[in-house]
Amino acid sequence: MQTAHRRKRKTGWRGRRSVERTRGGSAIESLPLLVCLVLCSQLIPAVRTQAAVLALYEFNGANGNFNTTAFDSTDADTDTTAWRLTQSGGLTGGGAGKFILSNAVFNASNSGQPGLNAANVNQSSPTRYIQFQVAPEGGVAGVKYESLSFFTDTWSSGGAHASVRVLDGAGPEQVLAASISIPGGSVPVELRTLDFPDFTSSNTATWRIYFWGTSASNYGTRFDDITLIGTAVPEPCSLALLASALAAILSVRPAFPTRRAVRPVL
Ligand SMILES: [Ca+2]
Ligand SMILES: [Ca+2]
Repeated sequence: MQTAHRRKRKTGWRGRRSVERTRGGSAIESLPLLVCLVLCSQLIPAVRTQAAVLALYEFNGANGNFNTTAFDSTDADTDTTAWRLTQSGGLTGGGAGKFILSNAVFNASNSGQPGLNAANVNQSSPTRYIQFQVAPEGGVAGVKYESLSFFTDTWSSGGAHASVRVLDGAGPEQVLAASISIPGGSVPVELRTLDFPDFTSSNTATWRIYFWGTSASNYGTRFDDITLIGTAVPEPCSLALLASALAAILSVRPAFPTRRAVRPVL
């Protein structure tokens, strides 16, 4: 009887635990999934989902050499990296022989600040360009590129032309604008905005602005406040996290006894 009593008590305890586990099991078993969801919810807000300035070249430096901080992007975007602006080679400093001129030297400027002033662009077709690269940072799946704008003009009275092109990763080079009019003569720089069809890339994107068509090689063509607008695309909730959560659930299940009918103790 004593043995039967103990067995009955034990059986009864197991029965209650089985019921408790059955009632609370769904919450316990869902814990890894909840942890996964919380982790994902922490990751996603870290990436902005609004359009931002991804690159901004203001050329606010006294030094006319390309490879200086005056050619760095001054954007504050943390979801992407924009590298120093460079040239294809062959460009020279326009006007006073410098790549960067003050607002007063070049002309009364709508940009209001010093800007890039490049010469030796009197070719009849686009062969010389300035370029910069942009890439997503960690935690960002890609970047949706939306528009590009810049101030421009040229000392050449007949004006000049610019073409905007982009390489998605290794390329090929895609033409976003075949020919943009650059105002010429003693005129203030004018803002040009290229609202191209949005596209998304997870690669390093190389942006090129070709310019050509001045009437003399020593006539400077000016650019200022080159501004690239786009939106960071966050990483989707990691499938690996979901998989590990599922694996954790499955590994917990065998620990629970299979519910059996409680045999009455006589
Ligand atoms: Ca500037
Ligand atoms: Ca657009």
